[in-house]
Amino acid sequence: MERSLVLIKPDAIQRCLAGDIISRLEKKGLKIVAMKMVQMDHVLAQRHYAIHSDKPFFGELVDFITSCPIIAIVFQGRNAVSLIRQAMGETNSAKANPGTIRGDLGIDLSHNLIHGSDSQDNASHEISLFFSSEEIHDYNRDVDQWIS
Ligand code: IDP
Ligand code: MG
Repeated sequence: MERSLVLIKPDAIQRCLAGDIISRLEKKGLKIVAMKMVQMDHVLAQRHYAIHSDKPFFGELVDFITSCPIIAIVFQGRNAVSLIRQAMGETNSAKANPGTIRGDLGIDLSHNLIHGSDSQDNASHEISLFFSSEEIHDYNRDVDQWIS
């Protein structure tokens, strides 16, 4: 079953939106298999966002993501990666569609509340930056027979 890494970013924590965002993904049927609050340091931030290291906004992005604790979550489910990207909406919250997390709640390009892996390969790598295999739980839910 597919897995994806979600980060509830500092703006969501500061604005008390973590529960709403997690709830939207849970209600879609995605299963939480790992979750913790993390104060990211610059080393972890630079690893997580390595693909953007040559972009002009990289310094700002690292400062933002390390500005307060975030919540890291592994969601599991059929097509988890693309389902979460759809639920997030596009990167620039000002352009994201209504009904998406960023479209309904986000502010702009840098304040967009949530990270979600953009491919299965990147998901595996990103999950390994935040969680050991012992921290990821394999369990059944009664509701899985309706939504898996
Ligand atoms: P994504 O989060 O939708 O996958 P990416 O292009 O991977 O978007 O960018 C990673 C993060 O970097 C974005 O979520 C946003 O927080 C930040 N970011 C992207 N482009 C800009 C920009 O032009 N200015 C400031 N921050 C940006
Ligand atoms: Mg991305």
